[in-house]
Amino acid sequence: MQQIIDEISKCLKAIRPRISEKDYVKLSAIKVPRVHQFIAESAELCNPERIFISDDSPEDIAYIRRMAIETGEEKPLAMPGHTVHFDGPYDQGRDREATKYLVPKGDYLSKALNQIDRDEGLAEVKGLLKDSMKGRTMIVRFVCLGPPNSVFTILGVQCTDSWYVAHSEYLLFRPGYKTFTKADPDTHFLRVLHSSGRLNENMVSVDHDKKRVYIDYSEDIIYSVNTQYAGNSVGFKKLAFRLAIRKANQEGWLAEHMMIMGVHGPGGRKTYFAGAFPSACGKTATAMLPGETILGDDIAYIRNVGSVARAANAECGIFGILQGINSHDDPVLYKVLTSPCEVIFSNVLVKDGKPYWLGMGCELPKDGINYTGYWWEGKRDENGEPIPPAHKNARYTVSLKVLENCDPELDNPIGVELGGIMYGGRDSKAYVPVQQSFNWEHGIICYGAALETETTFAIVGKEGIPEINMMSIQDFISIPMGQNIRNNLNFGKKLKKPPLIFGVNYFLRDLKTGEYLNSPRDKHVWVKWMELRVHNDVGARVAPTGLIPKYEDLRLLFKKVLNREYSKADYTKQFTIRVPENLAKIERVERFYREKVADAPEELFIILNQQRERLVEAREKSGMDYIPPELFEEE
Ligand code: SPV
Ligand code: MN
Repeated sequence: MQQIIDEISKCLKAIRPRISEKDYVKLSAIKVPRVHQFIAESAELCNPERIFISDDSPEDIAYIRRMAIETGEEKPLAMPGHTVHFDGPYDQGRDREATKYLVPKGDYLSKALNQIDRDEGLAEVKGLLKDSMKGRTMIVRFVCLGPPNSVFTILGVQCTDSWYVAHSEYLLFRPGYKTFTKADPDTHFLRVLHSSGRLNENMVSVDHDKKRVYIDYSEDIIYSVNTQYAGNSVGFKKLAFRLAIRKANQEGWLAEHMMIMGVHGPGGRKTYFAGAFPSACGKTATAMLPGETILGDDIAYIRNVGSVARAANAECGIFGILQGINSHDDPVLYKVLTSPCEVIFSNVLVKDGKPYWLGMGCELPKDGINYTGYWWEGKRDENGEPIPPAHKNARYTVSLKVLENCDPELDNPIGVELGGIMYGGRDSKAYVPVQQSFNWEHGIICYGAALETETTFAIVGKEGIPEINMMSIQDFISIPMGQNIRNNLNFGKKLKKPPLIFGVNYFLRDLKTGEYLNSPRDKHVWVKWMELRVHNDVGARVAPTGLIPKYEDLRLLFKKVLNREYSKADYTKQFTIRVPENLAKIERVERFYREKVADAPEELFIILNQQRERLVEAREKSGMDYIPPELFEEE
C-alpha cells in the first residue's frame, strides 16, 4: 500500500505546477497509480501549459462546452444547444493508412491488417506528440464503456487537447470519474492520448500528412495526433473498440460493430436485435425505425449470461451520418436534429446559423461556410473537382437520452436478451434483401464472415470498391481474423438457444438496369419479419442461401407497416436466387480467406462449400440460373 501511495505522490508532484488546487484534489481521490502515471507521462511528453481534470460534474461539463466555443473549435448555431465543428479537408473520415497496430517483435497479426513494428511506431508517434500541447490545456476525462458496475463495464482515461473531443465524449460515453474514485489500485482501464497537433486560425489540424493513429495493444494505449475527425480522435469510439475486440476474444465474449434495437411484435411484446453493418450501410437507420426503440447504434458488447446471449451498448450517444436524414426517410432523427437540444454538427454547410446537409429534403443554400471555409456553388478543389456544399460524411453527435425512442433498458447492468442478430452490407448483386441462416454456424460464416460491401465515404479514399468486411469489423479487428471467427462460432455453441442469425441487404440492384430493388423504408418490413421468425409466427421457404420469406407474409407486413401494396412481381425480383452471382461471391470469399487469413478455420471452408453445393444442386434441379422464390419448398 505504501508503495502505491508513494507512486501516486510522485506523479502528483510532477504535474502539480500545471494543475489547480481543485483539480489536484479531484485527482488525489483516485487510488489507481497507473492513472496518475499516465497523466504525468502524457504531460511530460506533450508539455501542456495546464491540465484540467474533469470529474463529470455539471460545472465541469458546462466548462468543457464553453471552452469548445471560446477556443473556436465549435461555433454556436441559431438553435439553442446546437453547435458546429469543422475538420480539415483531408480529415473527413477514418484514415486506414494512418491507423496502425504497434506489433511487438515475435507477435503476429493477419496480413490484411495495417501494422508497424512497436518500437518503431512508438518512436514515431511520440516524436509527433512531443510538445504538441504547448500553450494549451490537456483535458483529462474518465469514461465508463458499457453500463456502470456491470459485467460489461470497461473503464477508460483520455488525455486530449481538444475541447471538441472532450465535449463529444461527454455526449457519447457514460461518466467514469466516480467509478475511478472507488476502483482498486490494480483496476484495468484503457488509455488514450490525443493531440490535434498544429492548428490554423480556424482551429483545424493542419499537418494531415503527419496524421497518426497508433494502437499499442500490448499496453492498451491509443495514440492519436494531427487529426480531429471523431473516428480518429475520440479514442473510446472505434479505437477502444479495437482493444475491446482483443479483450473479448481472450475472455470468450463478443465486442461487435452492431446497433441494438427493440422491435415491437404482436401482443405488445418486444424482441431485441443486434445488427452489424459496415459504416454508412444503414445501421443507425435500422435502429431508428419509427415505432421501435434504439438501445445503441454502433458498438455492442455481447456476453453469455446464464447461457443466454445478452447485449449492452458500449456507448450512450450517437455519432451518426447526416446524409439522407429527412422528414420522410428518417422522421425521428430529423425531428431531433431540428429541435432545441444538445447537438454537435460536423462538416455541414452553415448559412445564417443553420446547418444543412446532403439529402435533407430541402434545397441547400448557394453559399455558406463548410469544411473548406467560405463555400459557393461551383467552388472547386485543387484538382478541379467540385466541392459539395456539405461533406457526405457530415455527422451529428447527440446523447441517446434526448431521443423519445431511446430504449429504457439502456443502462440495464445485465443488458438485454438478444432474439436475433443481423449482418448486412452493400451487396448490389448476390444476397436477397432478408434471409435467415440455417443455424448459428451457417449465419456466422455465410452472413458474418462472408460479409461483402462496397467502400463508402466514411473512410478516406475511393468509394464503391467491393471488399470483404468480416462481420463489419474489418477496420477494427485487432487479432488474427481466424481467431475471431472461432470465437464467434464457440460463443454460439455455449448458448442454450442462440439468437437467430439473419442476412440483410438493403442495396440489391436490378442486374440489367442497375436500379435499387428496394426503397429505404422497406427495411422496416424485413425487421418485422425477423421478429415474427424469432417467435415462430411465420413460415419460410428453404433456399440454398438461407430461409427466405413467403410472399403472403410480406404482403401483409407491407400493408401493415408501410400501408403499401406489395406486388408478386416485386417479391419475385427481390427474392430470386441468383446462382451465378452467389457462386462468384463464394469464390471471392474463399480466395480472401485462403490468401489473406492464415489461421482461417477449416469449418469456414466446409460451410462455404456446403452453400456452393446447395446452389449447384438447385440450379440442376430447376434448370435455371435465376431461380424464383416460389420454386423453393416451405420449411
Ligand atoms: C463508423 O464509421 O463506423 C462510425 C463513425 O461509426 S467512426 O467513429 O468514424 O468510426
Ligand atoms: Mn461505426
